[in-house]
Amino acid sequence: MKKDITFTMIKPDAVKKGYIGGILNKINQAGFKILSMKLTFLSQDEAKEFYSIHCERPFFNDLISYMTSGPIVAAILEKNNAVEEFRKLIGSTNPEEAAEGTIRKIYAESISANAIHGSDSDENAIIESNFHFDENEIYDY
Ligand code: 3AN
Repeated sequence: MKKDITFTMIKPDAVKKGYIGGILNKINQAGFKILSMKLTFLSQDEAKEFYSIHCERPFFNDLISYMTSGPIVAAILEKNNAVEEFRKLIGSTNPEEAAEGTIRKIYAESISANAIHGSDSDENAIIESNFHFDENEIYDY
Protein backbone atom coordinates (compact mmCIF):
# COMPACT_ATOMS: atom_id res chain seq x y z
CA MET A 1 0.00 0.00 0.00
CA LYS A 2 1.50 3.33 -1.05
CA LYS A 3 -0.94 5.60 0.82
CA ASP A 4 0.07 7.68 3.85
CA ILE A 5 -1.61 5.69 6.61
CA THR A 6 -1.73 4.99 10.31
CA PHE A 7 -3.36 2.18 12.26
CA THR A 8 -5.62 2.70 15.28
CA MET A 9 -7.55 0.68 17.84
CA ILE A 10 -10.32 2.09 20.02
CA LYS A 11 -9.51 0.09 23.16
CA PRO A 12 -11.87 -1.97 25.38
CA ASP A 13 -12.42 0.73 28.03
CA ALA A 14 -13.59 3.26 25.42
CA VAL A 15 -15.77 0.72 23.57
CA LYS A 16 -17.46 -0.37 26.83
CA LYS A 17 -18.21 3.22 27.82
CA GLY A 18 -19.90 3.98 24.50
CA TYR A 19 -17.20 6.32 23.17
CA ILE A 20 -16.88 4.79 19.67
CA GLY A 21 -19.06 7.45 18.06
CA GLY A 22 -17.42 10.37 19.83
CA ILE A 23 -13.92 9.16 18.97
CA LEU A 24 -14.78 8.49 15.31
CA ASN A 25 -16.26 11.98 15.11
CA LYS A 26 -12.96 13.49 16.32
CA ILE A 27 -11.09 11.35 13.76
CA ASN A 28 -13.32 12.47 10.89
CA GLN A 29 -13.27 16.12 11.96
CA ALA A 30 -9.46 16.01 11.98
CA GLY A 31 -9.54 15.03 8.31
CA PHE A 32 -8.65 11.33 8.45
CA LYS A 33 -10.23 9.05 5.86
CA ILE A 34 -11.22 5.58 7.13
CA LEU A 35 -9.90 2.95 4.68
CA SER A 36 -10.79 -0.12 6.82
CA MET A 37 -12.68 -0.63 10.06
CA LYS A 38 -14.08 -3.46 12.21
CA LEU A 39 -15.35 -4.25 15.69
CA THR A 40 -13.30 -7.24 16.74
CA PHE A 41 -11.80 -9.05 19.71
CA LEU A 42 -8.09 -9.74 20.31
CA SER A 43 -7.18 -13.24 21.48
CA GLN A 44 -4.46 -13.57 24.14
CA ASP A 45 -1.99 -14.68 21.46
CA GLU A 46 -2.87 -11.80 19.13
CA ALA A 47 -2.52 -9.25 21.95
CA LYS A 48 0.86 -10.73 22.97
CA GLU A 49 2.09 -10.60 19.39
CA PHE A 50 0.80 -7.07 18.81
CA TYR A 51 2.51 -5.78 21.98
CA SER A 52 5.57 -8.09 21.85
CA ILE A 53 7.85 -5.02 21.99
CA HIS A 54 6.65 -4.49 25.59
CA CYS A 55 7.05 -8.15 26.72
CA GLU A 56 9.80 -7.33 29.26
CA ARG A 57 7.95 -4.36 30.75
CA PRO A 58 6.39 -4.72 34.24
CA PHE A 59 2.95 -3.75 32.89
CA PHE A 60 2.93 -6.38 30.10
CA ASN A 61 0.56 -8.92 31.73
CA ASP A 62 -1.88 -6.18 32.77
CA LEU A 63 -1.72 -4.72 29.25
CA ILE A 64 -2.64 -8.11 27.72
CA SER A 65 -5.50 -8.67 30.21
CA TYR A 66 -6.85 -5.20 29.49
CA MET A 67 -6.58 -5.45 25.69
CA THR A 68 -8.45 -8.79 25.75
CA SER A 69 -11.11 -7.64 28.25
CA GLY A 70 -13.64 -6.66 25.57
CA PRO A 71 -14.07 -5.77 21.93
CA ILE A 72 -11.95 -3.18 20.16
CA VAL A 73 -12.45 -1.16 16.99
CA ALA A 74 -9.51 -1.61 14.58
CA ALA A 75 -9.11 0.83 11.69
CA ILE A 76 -6.71 2.03 9.02
CA LEU A 77 -6.70 5.81 8.54
CA GLU A 78 -5.33 7.94 5.71
CA LYS A 79 -4.11 11.55 5.84
CA ASN A 80 -0.97 13.46 4.85
CA ASN A 81 1.65 12.76 7.53
CA ALA A 82 -0.83 10.31 9.08
CA VAL A 83 1.31 8.83 11.87
CA GLU A 84 2.46 12.14 13.33
CA GLU A 85 -0.88 13.91 12.82
CA PHE A 86 -2.74 11.06 14.53
CA ARG A 87 -0.34 10.96 17.50
CA LYS A 88 -1.03 14.68 17.92
CA LEU A 89 -4.80 14.05 17.81
CA ILE A 90 -4.70 11.26 20.43
CA GLY A 91 -2.28 13.01 22.85
CA SER A 92 0.26 11.63 25.34
CA THR A 93 0.23 7.98 26.50
CA ASN A 94 -0.62 9.27 30.00
CA PRO A 95 -3.95 11.14 29.74
CA GLU A 96 -2.94 13.36 32.68
CA GLU A 97 -0.20 14.75 30.43
CA ALA A 98 -2.31 14.86 27.24
CA ALA A 99 -3.07 18.26 25.71
CA GLU A 100 -6.57 19.77 25.99
CA GLY A 101 -8.91 18.59 23.23
CA THR A 102 -6.95 15.40 22.46
CA ILE A 103 -8.79 12.07 22.38
CA ARG A 104 -6.95 10.72 25.41
CA LYS A 105 -7.56 13.91 27.40
CA ILE A 106 -11.30 13.63 26.70
CA TYR A 107 -11.87 9.86 26.75
CA ALA A 108 -9.01 8.03 28.55
CA GLU A 109 -9.23 7.10 32.22
CA SER A 110 -5.55 6.26 32.96
CA ILE A 111 -2.16 5.42 31.42
CA SER A 112 -3.06 1.72 31.43
CA ALA A 113 -6.59 2.22 30.03
CA ASN A 114 -5.91 5.02 27.61
CA ALA A 115 -8.79 4.65 25.14
CA ILE A 116 -6.93 4.54 21.83
CA HIS A 117 -3.85 3.29 20.03
CA GLY A 118 -1.94 5.02 17.24
CA SER A 119 1.03 3.62 15.31
CA ASP A 120 4.40 5.17 16.22
CA SER A 121 6.06 4.94 12.77
CA ASP A 122 5.19 4.47 9.09
CA GLU A 123 6.80 1.04 9.21
CA ASN A 124 4.70 -0.05 12.20
CA ALA A 125 1.55 1.41 10.62
CA ILE A 126 1.95 -1.06 7.75
CA ILE A 127 2.86 -4.01 10.01
CA GLU A 128 -0.09 -3.30 12.32
CA SER A 129 -2.53 -2.77 9.42
CA ASN A 130 -1.48 -6.09 7.86
CA PHE A 131 -1.86 -7.77 11.25
CA HIS A 132 -5.59 -6.90 11.32
CA PHE A 133 -6.69 -6.56 7.70
CA ASP A 134 -6.25 -8.36 4.38
CA GLU A 135 -5.44 -6.29 1.30
CA ASN A 136 -9.01 -6.78 -0.04
CA GLU A 137 -10.45 -5.21 3.16
CA ILE A 138 -8.65 -1.90 2.52
CA TYR A 139 -10.88 0.40 0.45
CA ASP A 140 -9.65 2.91 -2.11
CA TYR A 141 -12.12 5.82 -2.45
P1 3AN B 1 1.44 4.58 23.00
O1 3AN B 1 0.18 3.75 22.98
O2 3AN B 1 1.20 6.01 23.42
O3 3AN B 1 2.28 4.45 21.77
P2 3AN B 1 3.28 2.74 24.24
O4 3AN B 1 3.43 2.09 22.90
O5 3AN B 1 4.52 3.17 24.96
O6 3AN B 1 2.31 3.99 24.19
O7 3AN B 1 2.52 1.74 25.19
C1 3AN B 1 1.56 0.85 24.69
C2 3AN B 1 0.48 0.69 25.71
O8 3AN B 1 1.01 0.15 26.90
C3 3AN B 1 -0.14 2.03 26.14
N1 3AN B 1 -1.14 2.49 25.22
C4 3AN B 1 -0.67 1.71 27.51
O9 3AN B 1 -1.93 1.05 27.40
C5 3AN B 1 0.36 0.73 28.04
N2 3AN B 1 1.37 1.39 28.84
C6 3AN B 1 2.43 2.12 28.40
N3 3AN B 1 3.15 2.60 29.43
C7 3AN B 1 2.54 2.15 30.55
C8 3AN B 1 2.79 2.29 31.94
N4 3AN B 1 3.85 3.00 32.40
N5 3AN B 1 1.94 1.69 32.80
C9 3AN B 1 0.89 0.98 32.37
N6 3AN B 1 0.59 0.80 31.07
C10 3AN B 1 1.39 1.38 30.16
